[in-house]
Amino acid sequence: MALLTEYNMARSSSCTITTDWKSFMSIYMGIDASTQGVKAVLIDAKAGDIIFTESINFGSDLPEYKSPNGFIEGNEPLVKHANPLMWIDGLELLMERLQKKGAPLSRVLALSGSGQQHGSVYLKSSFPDVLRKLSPEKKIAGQISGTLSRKTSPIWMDSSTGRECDEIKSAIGKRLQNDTGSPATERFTGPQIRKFWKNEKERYDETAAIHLVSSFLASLLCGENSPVDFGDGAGMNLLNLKTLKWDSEIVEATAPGLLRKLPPPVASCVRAGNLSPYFSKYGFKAGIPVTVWSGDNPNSLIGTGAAEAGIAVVSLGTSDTFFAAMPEAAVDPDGYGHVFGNPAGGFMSLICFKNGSLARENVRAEYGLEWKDVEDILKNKSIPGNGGNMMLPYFTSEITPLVLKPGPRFKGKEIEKSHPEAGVKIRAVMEGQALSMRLHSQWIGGGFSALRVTGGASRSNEFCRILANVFQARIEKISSADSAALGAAMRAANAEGGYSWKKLSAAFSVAVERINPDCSAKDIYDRMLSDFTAFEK
Ligand code: XUL
Repeated sequence: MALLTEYNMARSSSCTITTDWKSFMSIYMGIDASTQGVKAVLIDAKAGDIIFTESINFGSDLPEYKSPNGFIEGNEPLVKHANPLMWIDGLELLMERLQKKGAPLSRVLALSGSGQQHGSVYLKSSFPDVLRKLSPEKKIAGQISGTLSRKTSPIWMDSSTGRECDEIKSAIGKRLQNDTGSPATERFTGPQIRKFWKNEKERYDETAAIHLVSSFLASLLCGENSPVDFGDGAGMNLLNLKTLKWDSEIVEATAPGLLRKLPPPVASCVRAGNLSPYFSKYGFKAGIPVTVWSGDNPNSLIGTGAAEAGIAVVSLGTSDTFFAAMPEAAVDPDGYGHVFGNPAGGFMSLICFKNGSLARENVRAEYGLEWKDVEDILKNKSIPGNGGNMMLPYFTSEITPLVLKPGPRFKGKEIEKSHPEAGVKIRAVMEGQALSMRLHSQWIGGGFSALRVTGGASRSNEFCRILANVFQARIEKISSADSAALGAAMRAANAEGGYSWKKLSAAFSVAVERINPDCSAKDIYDRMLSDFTAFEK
């Protein structure tokens, strides 16, 4: 029996609307370069419509890179790298498809993008020159491959830099978290760069520029080195959030000589450059503005319409993330949460839970269930609070909270049995995830009136109901599944078209479905939260 996975549930089909593009006046494009593939969303900012979407998947569309899940499969479980040439081929394939399907690329007024956060690309001094002289006769990947000083890029899934984190921590102390918004974190770019410097000094010395995925792809579009925006730059353990400049002491302690290899940090509304003539072959007008790219989470904050404090976003994917706008940068005393720049100004919090769909899929597969069965079980065959049965749902190592020895832990009469009823175990995973989100988001302060949910599991009304009851907040589902690409298009429309955030979110980030909390569940989950907190400790 083929199981319907969360990924399949979330997969957005491309939309090709045949129409008279002349009536669309104000077209902006957003590109999302995520772990699994590249997506584009074209919006008409004036009409408030999404007019075209398209996507490619690295695994199925570029099998030659042998990265079915977006990274190179290797023997070292903590190491996760990707080939940056795959990202470039993915971007070009996407543009080719858009052109073939008749997307109005010649009418795009400005574009921006989103990149998976923390990943880094290492380039020699020849990079800008090669970029300037790109020949439209050939693909970009082949032309720039010789300018890479490191053939592969560590991505956010890499957690092999524990030692480097300890070294940076002992060199800088508590100031690291207070000033960069995050403690030394394995997947963050600074510790990753330090590992490269320690292990491959020669190639580090050959490196003239280190880009994030976001600024690297923006550089290709502009034909010159792009700056890094505050949103994504804050995910490096190098940006001082008080000065919004690279922190020279931290940068130098991370890797000697690093400061001159980093692109300048800028606000997320800054123009990175103008579209390189190379892209005219896909039908774009050369010279249109390219707004600096940002990370996928900062872009999603915009795309989900949560740029103002009071609404949190729960993105339920491979990993789950919980994020919300913050006017002032506060730090998580437990050291799990992060602070990034909010593209609309101020800051945003982000908490990443690695056991997202993995844990949910694990129990679903254990009982051989389809998602509709899971819905039925949660609705009709289990009860809020789960009769005291509880699970710490860490099937793989976890970053929030830090769990290095994976394996779920159980508490409760029924669940401690080797094979409890499906309902008990499924509810225990979902309630465990929701309680962990509530527990680890307390440092953000201020209650949330609503949680906006996106990603595969957001289709599960019953999981949404658990979230509503655990947080005692309204759950809102939004219409677009592509919140990062949409957020990037909205940023281009804001920066270059002068469209206000208010107008853009009212048009594009509308709640299409709401689930209200059941106030009779408040006491159950308040009590359960304190049990869960003790259990986790
Ligand atoms: C955030 C994080 C992930 C990636 C996924 O810190 O590591 O959400 O951005 O692309």
